[in-house]
Amino acid sequence: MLNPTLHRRALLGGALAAGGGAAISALFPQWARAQTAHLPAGGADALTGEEIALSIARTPFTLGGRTGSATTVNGTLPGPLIRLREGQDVRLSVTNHLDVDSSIHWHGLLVPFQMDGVPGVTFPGIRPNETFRYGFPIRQSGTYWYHSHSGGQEGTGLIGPIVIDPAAGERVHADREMIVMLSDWSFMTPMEILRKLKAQPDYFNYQQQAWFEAPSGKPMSVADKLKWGRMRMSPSDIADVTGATYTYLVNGQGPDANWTGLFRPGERVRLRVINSSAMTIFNLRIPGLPLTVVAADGSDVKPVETDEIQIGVAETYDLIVTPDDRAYTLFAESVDRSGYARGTLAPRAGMTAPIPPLRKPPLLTMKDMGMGGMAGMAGMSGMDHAMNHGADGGMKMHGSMSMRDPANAPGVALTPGVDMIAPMPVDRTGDRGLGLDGVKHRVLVYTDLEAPEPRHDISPPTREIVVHLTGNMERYMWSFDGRRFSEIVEPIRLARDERVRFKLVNETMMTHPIHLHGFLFDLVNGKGDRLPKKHTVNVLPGGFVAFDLTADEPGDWAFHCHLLLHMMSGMFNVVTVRPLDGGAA
Ligand SMILES: [Cu+2]
Repeated sequence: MLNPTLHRRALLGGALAAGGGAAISALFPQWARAQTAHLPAGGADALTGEEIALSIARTPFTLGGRTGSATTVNGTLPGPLIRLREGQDVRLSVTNHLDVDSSIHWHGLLVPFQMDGVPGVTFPGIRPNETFRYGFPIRQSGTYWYHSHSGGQEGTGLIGPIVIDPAAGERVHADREMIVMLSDWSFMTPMEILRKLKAQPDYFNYQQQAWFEAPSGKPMSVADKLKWGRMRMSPSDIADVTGATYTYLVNGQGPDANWTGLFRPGERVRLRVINSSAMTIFNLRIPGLPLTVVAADGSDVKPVETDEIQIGVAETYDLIVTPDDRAYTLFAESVDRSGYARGTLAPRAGMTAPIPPLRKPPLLTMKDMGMGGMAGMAGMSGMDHAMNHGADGGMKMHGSMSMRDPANAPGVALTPGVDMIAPMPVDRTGDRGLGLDGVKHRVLVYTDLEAPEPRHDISPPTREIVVHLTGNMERYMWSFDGRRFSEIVEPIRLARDERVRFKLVNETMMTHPIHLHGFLFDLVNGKGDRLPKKHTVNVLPGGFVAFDLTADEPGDWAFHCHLLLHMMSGMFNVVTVRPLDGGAA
């Protein structure tokens, strides 16, 4: 089963850009350029070994004929590939050439907390013209990434891939591999975007009209619009930053630049897909190619074949594809369908395949409003009917069905930051992502993920911690349990080595990709002793997800929504595990 046949030097990428890419190649690290099958020693600029130097600076970034300023690592967007081996030690010297503080966080890596790179939580940050030396052993393998945890720098380009080769070789054979790093770029800074959303939450939602007209094609009546308004629900809940300002990128390149990965027909190609967006959940598919998922968030899973994957911000998936002698479009549609990232897989440079049309913006359902528990209940058909038409109907019919009844979420502070409490949230780990319910082909769901072998490190939790994901769309406030991080919340305290279950209950109508630093947790998805390990989990609107972990990583760990502007608006806390090593409390 273990088959260390992947010779990365020969297989990872090419030294020259394919068709038309030469003009831009200087701006990209080799791993991100178009690949070619004909040149050896591709990706030779990957950073490897025990000593790695990284330099953060402002660099001009050109897209669609317009030039802006990006925050880059070693001068490129995305940053250089860091390629390590399980079992090695690494020291990374990060020098900050910005005129503001910076930082790098190693997303998904198990590191001592002082090396985690979160200013204000694990270290002070890196001051201008200073160098911070990170150092840690590599205790895992798989596909990960890095990004800044300072200000909005992650949203201005400070992102890059990390690949760690397993000590015992890859479990699944591949002839070639490619990194597919998805991101979103705006010429507006994250701070400007946030200011606009605070002033007007649907600022970027140019699709609102289309949304109101879907799916019948008939405009919603004025009465219905007023009902939605009374419920204080905005259809812009689907994505609060959209293609109105974002260009969606594959490996730093816009849809027109068409990043192309070259293969030889019949090869098994491993795609290391990383969603390194600031704000964009993607639906990824490659029309004509089944996708075999072999790893999620860096950890191997039992191979499972599918046709489309909703990939939350900060998640990674490794996919095996076996393309024929033709071109394929790699198509990553934003969840609200306001735009797409696009690349091509092809046997020869210059080939393209049809680009699928954007599908209709999705409609929220009863489940997305936290009424999933009502499905199938007798006597509710009238309400179901009303809901399908987007009217309020039964929403005020019972006290318990209220959209803001504190009894439905004890523990949530009903502050002005909470505009909704889901009346009956349900376990949605087996559900397709928002907007994919009606899709005809296969779609990956979390209950498809299973560890390849039984795990003996899984035991039942002794304590459950319920965390409510809360918000107020109108004020663009986001929080856990109704309290923003700036409001001096209590950290979540764990006793060292205790086994804990976290239950994340989404009280909002948006999907939140929630990330816990320092751990790979066990996603509770019904797979018994084969629970998959993850570092980030998409919590669907009106639903809940649970994960278990053993608190064996002492220290203070950031815990937050990975939508950058949700994190910056307050959906952030610290999980603190004591005692530290050496007995200190
Ligand atoms: Cu969020």
